[in-house]
Amino acid sequence: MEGNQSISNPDTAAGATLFGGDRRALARAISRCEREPDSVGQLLERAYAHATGALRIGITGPPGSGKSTLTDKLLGAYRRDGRRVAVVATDPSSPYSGGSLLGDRVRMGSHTGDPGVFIRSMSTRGRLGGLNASAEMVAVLLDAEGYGPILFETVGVGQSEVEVIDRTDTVVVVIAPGFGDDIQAEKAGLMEVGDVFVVNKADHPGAIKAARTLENMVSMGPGHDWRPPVLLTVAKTGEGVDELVDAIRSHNESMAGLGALRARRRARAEAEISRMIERLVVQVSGPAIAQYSEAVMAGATDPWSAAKQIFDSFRIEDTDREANC
Ligand SMILES: Nc1nc2c(ncn2[C@@H]2O[C@H](COP(=O)(O)OP(=O)(O)OP(=O)(O)O)[C@@H](O)[C@H]2O)c(=O)[nH]1
Ligand SMILES: [Mg+2]
Repeated sequence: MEGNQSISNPDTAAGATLFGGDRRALARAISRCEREPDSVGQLLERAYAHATGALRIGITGPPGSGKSTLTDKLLGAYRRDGRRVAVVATDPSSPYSGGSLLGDRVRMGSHTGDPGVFIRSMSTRGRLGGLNASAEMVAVLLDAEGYGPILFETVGVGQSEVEVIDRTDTVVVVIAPGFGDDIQAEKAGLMEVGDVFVVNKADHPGAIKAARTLENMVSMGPGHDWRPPVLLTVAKTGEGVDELVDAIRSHNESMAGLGALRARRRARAEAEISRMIERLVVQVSGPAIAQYSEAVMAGATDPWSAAKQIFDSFRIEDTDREANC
């Protein structure tokens, strides 16, 4: 990718040190993906070239179930294994300055200063879909920078969170006992997305009952090749975390063996290409859309015909280009 070395914009400095372990360059690149996702094409080209397909783990579940505490312990376990680990924590309500992000930082505070750990919080507020696009970019950047696994912590309450889950290879659903466990998981649509279920806060009464309820629900689910296990953890003390690491590994190996991992990643690549096409089309056709919408308002045409005409004009341009080559 020689041409990229001569890009002259404020990110050249970041570009030069990116994928070489410079955390500030990485942080800047991530911010750019969040702020101006339409302007990072070349950056992504290079990131994809460096990426090795790092394992992505989604940690989701209702608010307060212990996701951050558990993520912190998982992080520790992978670090002890010599892996460089990244965490992307998304929060639907508190962008940047909010209370729970601050809380997350405190809960993962034991890893501050560890050069093998990268923690990033992203906001979802007001950016449905936008988050989705940048989450994929951020994962690729982290992968290219040598982090793996990449842990995505997200509150499992809405569509944008489920979309983030689509970006991962293994989804861990974390619930806590005592809040009507079946309703908790079912209402948020978490039963369908979980590859591994965790009843955290197993030091509280009711954890075993909650685990049984979940097991029943899992057994009533669709009979796939992988049957999601239900584990008990006490994230506060780290109890059960090694078993969780094992369950994630088993899921990954099983998925890989069945070809399902490849299928999941392929679906992800397809979705990403579609999204890029959408962005490009909207970018390129912006002026034409403005023009045609006036015509639609005046009753001179309709949205379908307008869209078709705009689309046909692309095809003509492409044919012209080919003819000129
Ligand atoms: N007793 C007990 N408390 C726990 C356990 N795990 C987490 N907690 C506590 O539960 C509270 C919420 O934990 P978090 O890790 O912030 O939960 P979360 O799911 O990340 O919360 P949100 O990100 O706000 O949805 C904190 O006060 C934790 O200390 C556990 O295993 N046992
Ligand atoms: Mg949290």
